Amino acid sequence: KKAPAVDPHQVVEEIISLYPAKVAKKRRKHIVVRDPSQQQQIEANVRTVPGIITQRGCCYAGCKGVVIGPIVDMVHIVHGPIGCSFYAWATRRNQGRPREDGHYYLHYCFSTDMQEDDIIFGGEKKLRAAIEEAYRIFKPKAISVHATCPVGLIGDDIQTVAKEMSQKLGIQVVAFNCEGYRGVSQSAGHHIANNGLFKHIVGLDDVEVEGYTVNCLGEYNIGGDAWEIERILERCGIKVLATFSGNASYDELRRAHMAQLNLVQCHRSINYMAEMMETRFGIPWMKVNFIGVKATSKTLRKLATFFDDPKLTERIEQVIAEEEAEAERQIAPYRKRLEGKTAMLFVGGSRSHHYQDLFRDLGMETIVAGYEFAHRDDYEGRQVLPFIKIDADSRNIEELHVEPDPERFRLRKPEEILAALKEAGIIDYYEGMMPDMPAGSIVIDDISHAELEILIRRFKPDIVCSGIKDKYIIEKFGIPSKQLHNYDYSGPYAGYRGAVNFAREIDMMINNPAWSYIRPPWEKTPVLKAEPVTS
Ligand code: CFN
Ligand code: HCA
Repeated sequence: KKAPAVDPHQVVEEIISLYPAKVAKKRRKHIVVRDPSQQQQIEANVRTVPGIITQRGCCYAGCKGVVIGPIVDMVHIVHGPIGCSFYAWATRRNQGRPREDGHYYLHYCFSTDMQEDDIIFGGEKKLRAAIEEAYRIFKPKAISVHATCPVGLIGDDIQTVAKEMSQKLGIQVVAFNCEGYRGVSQSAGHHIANNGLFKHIVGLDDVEVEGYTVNCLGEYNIGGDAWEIERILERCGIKVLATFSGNASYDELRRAHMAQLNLVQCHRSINYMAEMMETRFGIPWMKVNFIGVKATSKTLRKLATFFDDPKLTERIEQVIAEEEAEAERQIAPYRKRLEGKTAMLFVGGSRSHHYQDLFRDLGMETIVAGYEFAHRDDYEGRQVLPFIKIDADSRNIEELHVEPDPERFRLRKPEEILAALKEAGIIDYYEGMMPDMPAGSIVIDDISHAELEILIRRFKPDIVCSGIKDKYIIEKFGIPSKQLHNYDYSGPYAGYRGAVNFAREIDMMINNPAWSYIRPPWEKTPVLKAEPVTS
């Protein structure tokens, strides 16, 4: 099946024509047809038009669900009605394993189960009791408390409760005011979680570490991704001190500041932590991508450049050669069946970009992509190197964002630095989704269901990667939908072995003859069509 030749500009007009004038004007700014000859801009991280049916989640989802929840040995208490807690109970598929001390609470669901009485008379008493009860039963190393919408509305002071209970019990109790309505999406929750982690936990324990050490930031071990990344780095001789926060342990986070470098996989959810650790502890960070065979190798080579040790570089090249050959051998048969197929990607705040590399490994092209809640820099990229470290003797230039040690390195003016970097062939890069997308492809922010339907009808993609909210709408069109949030309960997809898993599954989906037998319900029976009221 050949994808139809369609004019992307015409499709954008069709999408826009769905809406009343005011909404159309807003949505137009969220849709870009790629033109590589221009530095294009896109509107992002603004309030969703009410009623439009977005895929976005809330602040609480970003804080408790995404960043804090995956810490395996803390008890995470949700202060709010039980529904919020149930929603975030093991639905995100962040994997973990108990450490030797046995503390492990990932599959529990702790909630104050707020009732009408608590809304009227206040829920602080109930929260105190819940913290005490959780402590008495589990004796965890630390406890987190997460506020849902009603808590902010009635004004329960969870920060004070956390402080009091911390003193009473002698363990850290950290409260997060991540009421669902804050901000415009999950993104606000990421920020609140980063701040809380940094303020209360990261940097508490100084320990001796040896060898090459990194932290993996913005890696949540969905389907075991972090374990595959760790396996590869270990083979190279690089130790992962802490992962933020897939399979994270409280103690590992406390000593994460001893690492030499922070690798940032999901920039959207954890850039705040990277910046704060750089400012306070002088730890440089670099954006990486472990999704895709070529992308993983590129990431490893960036690490080799950073550590700048010929022995390490040699070992990294050895690992790349072996792993690429094996992955390539296993992927080749699938690529034969996938070459030339097209994909659309609508997920979160980083995967819609990262998975384009993996599809490229399979010979597939991404024709439309967008994030749910990313910010402009995730689309447009930005110059990620405002400062660089300059080794005064050898004049080696390494990637670095802030001067960590004025004794050893000196700062130069940004223009000088950029010129030097370009000369050295190290950057002129802008790392964002848009610069990586081909001419004529469409980038669309915070997509709605109606927009998605038009894109499917016009472009007839071979696969659409999305989440649970639209998976089955897509599949009713006879097009397979791969969930890139929970991997349809599979994985890992990161690293070399993950790429093989992904190739196998995408082949199984796309080349399954069942799709051709599907006729959507709206083609078989008459349907009611709703039109927006414009007057
Ligand atoms: S694991 Fe991450 S990679 S953290 Fe973020 S932006 Fe969500 S939960 Mo769903 S799958 Fe998704 Fe990203 Fe970063 Fe996950 S693309 S939406 S908030 N996300
Ligand atoms: C969240 C979590 C989520 C949802 C997935 C989906 C996840 O945002 O609350 O919509 O399919 O990855 O579990 O993004």
